Amino acid sequence: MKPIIFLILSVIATACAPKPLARENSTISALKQAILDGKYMYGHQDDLMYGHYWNANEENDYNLERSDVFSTAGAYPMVLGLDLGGIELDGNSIYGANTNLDGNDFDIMLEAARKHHARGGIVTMSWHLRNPLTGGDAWDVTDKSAVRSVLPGGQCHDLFMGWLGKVGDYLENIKDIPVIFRPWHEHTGSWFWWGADLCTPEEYNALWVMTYDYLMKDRGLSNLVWAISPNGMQHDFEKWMERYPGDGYVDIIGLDQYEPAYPEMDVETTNAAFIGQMRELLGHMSKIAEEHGKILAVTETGFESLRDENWWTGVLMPALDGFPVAYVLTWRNTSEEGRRDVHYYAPFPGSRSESDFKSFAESEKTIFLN
Ligand code: BMA
Repeated sequence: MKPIIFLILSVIATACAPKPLARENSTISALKQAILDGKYMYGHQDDLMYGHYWNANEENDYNLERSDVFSTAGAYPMVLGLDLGGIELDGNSIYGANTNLDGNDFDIMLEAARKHHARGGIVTMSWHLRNPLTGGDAWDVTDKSAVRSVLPGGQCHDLFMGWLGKVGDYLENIKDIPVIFRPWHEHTGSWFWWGADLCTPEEYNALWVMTYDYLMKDRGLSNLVWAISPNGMQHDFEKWMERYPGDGYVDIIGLDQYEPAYPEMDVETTNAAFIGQMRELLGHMSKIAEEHGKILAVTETGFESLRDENWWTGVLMPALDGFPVAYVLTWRNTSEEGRRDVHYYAPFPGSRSESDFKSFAESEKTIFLN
């Protein structure tokens, strides 16, 4: 081939190739490797903190050996999800001092993150923080100026920067561990105070950049890997990308999408709808992730109460099949009396989808932590 043609071809090839992620650490490389291998990691929220019949917080258990996933599949989830909600109130939740919004002891959470990392797992943290303007919780959407109020010049800016300071202080304890940080999630819906109807795209992006700059630059927490998680209710992808702070502020583009679990709805219908929606959304998102040089993940999903005994291999796997997804995380199994029989997203011994979950864990497509 003539050198000039070769040069032109290689310039074209370089321009068309996905942009490489500028940042590298063990978590980013493991996620990229999973995609290259055509596999995805399994994750579970609060997996080491509590399960259907047990609660490490109540028992002050720092051994963190128990897990509903381990007791069903004989392996831990590769990704452990934790949540910082409540840290902004100095950890004073309805569960008492030093606990997050779901009753997790903040010190045991740090221990869980350390232990999970030492076992070879990956840690991710979300933040269901309270509404600084109204004093309500993350779901308080009564005032549409909450985001504006925390930006520079807003009436809650100083208060909010104090909250970010608490997040910084807490995360400093695990500065040596890569943590996928996933703030301001499901922002294409309007159920959190930072949601689509609650702020302009410019305000949302400014909120993200302010959070990033404070934690990464002012606090030097370069161990954080940044995941943005729109939800899939809205299918206008151009609109979606208006609420994206820019490639320099994001490492992972995630999707939060659940199967609807209303008892009056027929499971076959909701299964089919979920598979269809996931495949449509992931089809678009995989293109966006490739164009922007980002890692794709399903940062939250599940079917509450796992009403289908073959949900894992019969619904979730077909929904993800063929897409370059690095991990898929199902939500929590609460141990709360009165709610535990409904609010669970992973199996536990004796539950309906136990045997199918074992097949899912043994599949060559999935990555668990053995
Ligand atoms: C929701 C529910 C709530 C919980 C919140 C934050 O989906 O599980 O009970 O408080 O997530 O973890």
